[in-house]
Amino acid sequence: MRARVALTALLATSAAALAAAPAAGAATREFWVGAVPVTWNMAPNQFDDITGTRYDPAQTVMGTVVYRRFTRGWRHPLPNTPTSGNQNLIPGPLLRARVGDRLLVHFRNMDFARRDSHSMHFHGVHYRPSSDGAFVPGVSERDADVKPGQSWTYRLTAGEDSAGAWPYHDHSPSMHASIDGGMYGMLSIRGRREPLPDREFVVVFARMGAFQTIDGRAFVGNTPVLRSKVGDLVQFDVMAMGSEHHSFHVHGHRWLTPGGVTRDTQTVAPAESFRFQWRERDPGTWLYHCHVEEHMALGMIGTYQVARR
Ligand SMILES: [Cu+2]
Repeated sequence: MRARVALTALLATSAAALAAAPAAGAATREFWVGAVPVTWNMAPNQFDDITGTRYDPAQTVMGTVVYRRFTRGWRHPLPNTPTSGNQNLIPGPLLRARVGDRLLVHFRNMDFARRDSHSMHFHGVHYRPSSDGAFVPGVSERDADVKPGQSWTYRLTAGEDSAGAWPYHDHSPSMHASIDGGMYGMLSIRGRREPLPDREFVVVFARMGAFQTIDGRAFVGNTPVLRSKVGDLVQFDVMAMGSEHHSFHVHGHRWLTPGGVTRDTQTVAPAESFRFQWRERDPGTWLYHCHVEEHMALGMIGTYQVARR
């Protein structure tokens, strides 16, 4: 009898979870994103400050295409991640929403340099095939093959199972070159009653050319300087793109996984992502980096600076 009551309760819970999200508090969030050609320098100071190695611009500068945030109607470009302290352009805009929200991502391909097709493909959210953005020969529609000058609106819903940090990336016929060039970004979906953190850092590990980059930059002095102060609720959104596994590590801190395990290092495979939070209490300048030694040596390392209140 007890088991039956439990089963009934479980089924009721599942049915509620499967039902459409209640409208209370839910919002429709619109984003305007462009694929834009840029000249990108992976190490603007031309220097590895740890080993003292100098690099020539011929080694660190390349033409590429990135996702860029725009105002409504793609009128004016905006910073991609205004609150995180990260650089612009790589990764693409941090798209924030809450469980229950609808997301309309208006995408325009402005790649008049290479004139490649591009798209946006999102992990972690609900959508119809016409918002998948992944090219399937003979099957997919314009969502997966947005030509230069064309646009597409991706219609997404953040379900109960969408809370977390998730990748999005190009999945058009040009996806391999485009991802190598930095065409990726993150969705940040918080739970219905979850507060916004004071600081949210987007950390993307990916090889670019001969370097191992964080948010498209290599070596301390070029990679994002993540800044917070004692007392802040700090959130890291971490993912990897490309073809290699990485090992995310922060010095002087630990975090709890959803399963309650204490960690200071977490492996992350291509397109895997995770997030964690802590209430900051340890002032100082700390390192964060990939713990694959070869990757650190090729630039996958940066600083996290915590100010006293
Ligand atoms: Cu690595």
